[in-house]
Amino acid sequence: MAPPPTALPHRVLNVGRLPPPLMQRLQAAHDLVDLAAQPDAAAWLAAHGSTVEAVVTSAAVGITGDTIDALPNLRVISSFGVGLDRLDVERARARGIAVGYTPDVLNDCVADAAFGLVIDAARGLSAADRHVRRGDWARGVAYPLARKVSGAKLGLVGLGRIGRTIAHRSTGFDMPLRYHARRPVPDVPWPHEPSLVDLAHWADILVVITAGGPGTRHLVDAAVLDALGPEGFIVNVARGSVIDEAALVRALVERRIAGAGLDVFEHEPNVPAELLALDTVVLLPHIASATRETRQAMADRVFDNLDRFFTEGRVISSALD
Ligand code: NAP
Ligand code: 8YV
Repeated sequence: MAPPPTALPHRVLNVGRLPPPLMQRLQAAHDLVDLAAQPDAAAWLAAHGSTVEAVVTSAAVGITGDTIDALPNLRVISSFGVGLDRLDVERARARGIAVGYTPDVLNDCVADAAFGLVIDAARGLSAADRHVRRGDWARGVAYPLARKVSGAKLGLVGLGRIGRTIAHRSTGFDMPLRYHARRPVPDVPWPHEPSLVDLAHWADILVVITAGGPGTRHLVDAAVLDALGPEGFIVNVARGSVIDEAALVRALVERRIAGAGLDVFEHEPNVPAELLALDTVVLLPHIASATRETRQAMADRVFDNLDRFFTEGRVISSALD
């Protein structure tokens, strides 16, 4: 006897960069097409765009309004990551397309990485490691004294999901904390600072964890860096665009701030050459969420957002709420 008819698989288009195990899982469950594997992406979209019901992507790649427009029957986008700066959310909203993403499951790891950068930049751990490897310790060269982290004044630029997790970490280091955001956050014990320049002036260490995109572009500019001053450190785990990178490079080279810990850059994967030469800067290749546990949880949420949409008509974690 013939098996009972099953629902046709949904055509899902990948336009981002996703972990291979997630691609395999999507492939097993859906009619998955990888746009990057097509010889001519524009020609594929013109010929087959109308067959696409769902898009998967990653925060680093997102999806443009033009690509959304090339998919007239698109119903849902599921993105790997929490940043929406490269995803045209408003175009999706206007078309009634659901948008899923992966908030909260990465809070711990991004906060851990932020704290790693705080400690590394202030205590000079990576630079001290290079000192040992160069043989300087063995030759009797003294390593310079560093900045104490416990008790230092921590200024948070952004107090959202990840910012709050960083704030909780700071209590273990007895750090007085203030934050800047457009609005005060209710029910938190930390003072809101309406002026970012004033926050930088007060802080010993500034950690940037706002959303990216045009609303925060170059929020941290030369004036903020000068307010932080020659004893101050800055850490960025948000987006490179939030800091005026040219101003940051000048401030570091001219020692108008003491040091920096950076996971994100304005033109990734390009890092300004001046920074590569500075021992006062810790450089990471955008890995704040990159642990096996968290990337698995993010991959599961990408899959489950789609699954829930196809079964119940709404994603688990909506970026449109
Ligand atoms: P969230 O909960 O939406 O928090 C965003 C924070 O940014 C809020 O406190 C918000 O407060 C603040 N903000 C937004 N626009 C602002 C402005 N113009 N001026 C001042 N503050 C502003 O987001 P989240 O989950 O914490 O994630 C934050 C960002 O981290 C993501 O958007 C992503 O870009 C980045 N991220 C990076 C990595 C990495 O691997 N390095 C990993 C995950 C996330 P108000 O709205 O009150 O201003
Ligand atoms: C990932 C991120 O590196 O969630 C974000 O916004 O920047 C990181 O978690 C990114 O999602 C990979 O595309």
